[in-house]
Amino acid sequence: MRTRWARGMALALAAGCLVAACQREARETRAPTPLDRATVGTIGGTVRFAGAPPVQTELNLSSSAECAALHDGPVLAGDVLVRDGLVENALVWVAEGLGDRVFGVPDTPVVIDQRKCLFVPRVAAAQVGQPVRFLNSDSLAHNVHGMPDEARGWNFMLGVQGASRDTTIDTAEPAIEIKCDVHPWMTAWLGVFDHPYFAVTGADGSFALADVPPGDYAIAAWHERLGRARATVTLGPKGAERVALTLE
Ligand SMILES: [Cu+2]
Repeated sequence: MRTRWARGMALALAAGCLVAACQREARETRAPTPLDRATVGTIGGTVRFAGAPPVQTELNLSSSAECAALHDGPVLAGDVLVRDGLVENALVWVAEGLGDRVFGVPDTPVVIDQRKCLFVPRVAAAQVGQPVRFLNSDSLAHNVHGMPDEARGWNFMLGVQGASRDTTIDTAEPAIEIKCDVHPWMTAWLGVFDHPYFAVTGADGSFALADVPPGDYAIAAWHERLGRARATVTLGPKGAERVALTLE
C-alpha cells in the first residue's frame, strides 16, 4: 500500500513534469512541418534610424584593474552603432505569419564569448532549444546571468580561462538581457525565437532571412537603445522581397 508520502511525491513529480519537462518533451517530439524547398524564398532588407543617433556608452572599468589593463584608451559599449542611418546589431525576426508550423532545432551552438571583460558578440540570436555556449577567454573569473522575462533564467560562473558552459532557452523571447555580475558594465542581448527566421544586422544595417515559405508576414526589429520597428511583406513562391525597417 502506498503511503501518503509516496502519493504526495507522485503528485509533486507529476505536477513538476507538467510545468517543465513534459512541455519540453512534447515540443521535441513534434515532427517538423515539411518545408517545400521548391517554393521557399528570401526576405532581406535594412534597419535604419532616422535622425541623429544617441552617443554610444563609454564604459567605466575602474572597479577592476585587471579588466582596465586589457584596454588602451576609452572602452565603448557598442550599444549604438549607426553609420549613415544604417543600424548594426538590431535583431530582426518574423513576428507573424508562420502559423502553427514546427521547425527542427539546430545542434550547432550559438557562441557568446567573454573577452577583454566584454561579451562578444554583444547581440546574438538562437532558436528555442538550440545550445547557447558561453565561453570565458579571459584569465579572470566572469559569471553569466541571463534575465529573461518569460523563460527560465540562468546564472553560473565561468571561473577560469577557457571555461565554457552550454545552456538552452525553453521559451521564445525577442531580447533577453545577459549580465556578468562581477563586472556590472558587461551586457549582452540574446534573441530567442521558435523558428529559424531571425537575424542580427551587420555593420551595413542589412539582414537576410533564407528558406522562408511563401506567405504574408509581419517582420519585427528591435534595438537595445533605438527602439522597435515593424513592417509587412508578402512573399510569393521562390520570391525575393526586401523590407525597409526604420526604428523609432
Ligand atoms: Cu565579468
